[in-house]
Amino acid sequence: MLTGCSLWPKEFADLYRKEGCWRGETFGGMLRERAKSQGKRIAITSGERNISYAELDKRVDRLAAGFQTLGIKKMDRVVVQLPNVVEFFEVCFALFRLGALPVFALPSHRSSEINYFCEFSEAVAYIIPDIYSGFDYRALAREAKSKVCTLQHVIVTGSSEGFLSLTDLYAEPIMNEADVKPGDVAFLQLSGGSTGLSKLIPRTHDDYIYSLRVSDDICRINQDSVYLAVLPVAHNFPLSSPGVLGTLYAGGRVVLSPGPSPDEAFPLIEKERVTITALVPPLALTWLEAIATRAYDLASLQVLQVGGAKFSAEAARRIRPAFGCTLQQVFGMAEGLVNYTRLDDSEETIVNTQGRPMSEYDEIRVVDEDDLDVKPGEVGQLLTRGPYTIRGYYKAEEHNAKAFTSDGFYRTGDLVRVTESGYIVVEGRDKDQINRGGEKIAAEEVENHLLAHEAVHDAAVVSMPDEFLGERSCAFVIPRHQTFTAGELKKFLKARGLATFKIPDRIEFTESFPYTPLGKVSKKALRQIIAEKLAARTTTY
Ligand code: J2J
Repeated sequence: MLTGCSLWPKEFADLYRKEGCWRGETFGGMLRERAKSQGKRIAITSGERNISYAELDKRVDRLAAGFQTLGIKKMDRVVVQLPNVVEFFEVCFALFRLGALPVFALPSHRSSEINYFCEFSEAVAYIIPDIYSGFDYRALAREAKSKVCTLQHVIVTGSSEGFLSLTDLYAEPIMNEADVKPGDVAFLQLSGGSTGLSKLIPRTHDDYIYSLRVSDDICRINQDSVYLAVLPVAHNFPLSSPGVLGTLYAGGRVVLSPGPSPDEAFPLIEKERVTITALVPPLALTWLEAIATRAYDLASLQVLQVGGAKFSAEAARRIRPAFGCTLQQVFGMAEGLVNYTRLDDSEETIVNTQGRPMSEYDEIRVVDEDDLDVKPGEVGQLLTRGPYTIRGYYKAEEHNAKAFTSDGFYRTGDLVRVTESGYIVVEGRDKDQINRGGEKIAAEEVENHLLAHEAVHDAAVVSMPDEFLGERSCAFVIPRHQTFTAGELKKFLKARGLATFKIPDRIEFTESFPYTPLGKVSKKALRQIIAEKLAARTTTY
């Protein structure tokens, strides 16, 4: 077992097994089974390339052999930072088969995040594209390699420039299969983070596959389903709700979109007869705008999922008339719990709620600041526990004591209310995080970077309202003495290797911060200051 992980106590593990949630499957075994039962069917479509389940299975075996030759073995961590390409699947399943653990970085992460993921997970390898979306990932690899002593291999898809080429690793399959157990941790997923850096989330084969099976059932994914992967597949939503893995679990077909724009996605929906896809709210707005002016036939689309951030009821109401399909709101988290509106729910439920827990074994509590249950229908903090919700982050004992209750409920940091029919409405957040259209920013992480600037005396990062993204980030900065511009500060953050989406959209210089009666910086007051300032600017008299 991977050290640094607290999984479920025995009585819960026994229960989830007894109730048939955890059925003893592994990802490696799942692909093998699909290859046997429906080998000729297409698993993944990427551009003109169609890969069958049998072919995928074979290529995964060959890559696993190559990884093994490099010395990658059970429980080794491997940071995987790949976009929506076939290699993402081959790499992940090859690692799953060896019992090695992918650590899922997003394509938008830069050196600050990557160095930390490699270092913290003690990764032995880092797998990247050569260039993607105009960015050269080999530069990130060079830096990580020079800084992280555990990192032995950098593996590149495309032009490898002195690193290992992924293509060269596909070898003759070795028959001695690793002893991978369903209860083993399969990979480390990333948390959105609220205190400092992203935490790593250990997910087991058993618990994740359970979440795929239930998601497939709720979203009616089967062999005929065609899932279009628009969001970066390493993110938990397109990965598992039901996402690409749920689709492969059901024997359906995954179509990879090179990007999220309507001009890339709409022709693919028409050509590949896509039945379901998943978007974050700002993308859904872009698609809603675009559909009126594009002449593609999107009639195959049955379900349009929207999640990752709150989708406004006004926009939600426009989905069915515009796309002629069902909207499904998805409120989930990489730590586990996923809520879905059901496909046959009334339009009012679909438009006005963020769904209900997917599993009958999900336990939900809505509590006040003293952890006491609020009255039914009142807003409170959402706590949850269940067969696919983690019991602790990886190597984070101190943080776990705060992020989980003593009886194992995860403190989601979301403020919600539960309707009479058991549906959840997200009303806000009680965590120090900005949700920038689905991309999560831990305020403290950005503040620490700002504080590293010699001219910054203090910094506080908060959200500000934005019509398109829902929220953007605003940094309030108290300068030490000399004057410098917001532009300089943003450049400084970029040079420190911070992912672009985390660089504050706006910087407000100030002489002091408002404080709470307890002497803490009042982020609530700061949010109000910036919101009022923005409102004043947009008000016309
Ligand atoms: C409001 N807030 C939401 C929603 C997530 C499926 C879907 C999403 C994620 C995800 C995921 C929201 N309305 N519909 O992993 O499997 C905010 C909440 C939540 C946090 C989790 C999945 N859907 N959120 O977004 O780990 O604040 O997962 O706690 O990235 O996003 O973020 P993340």
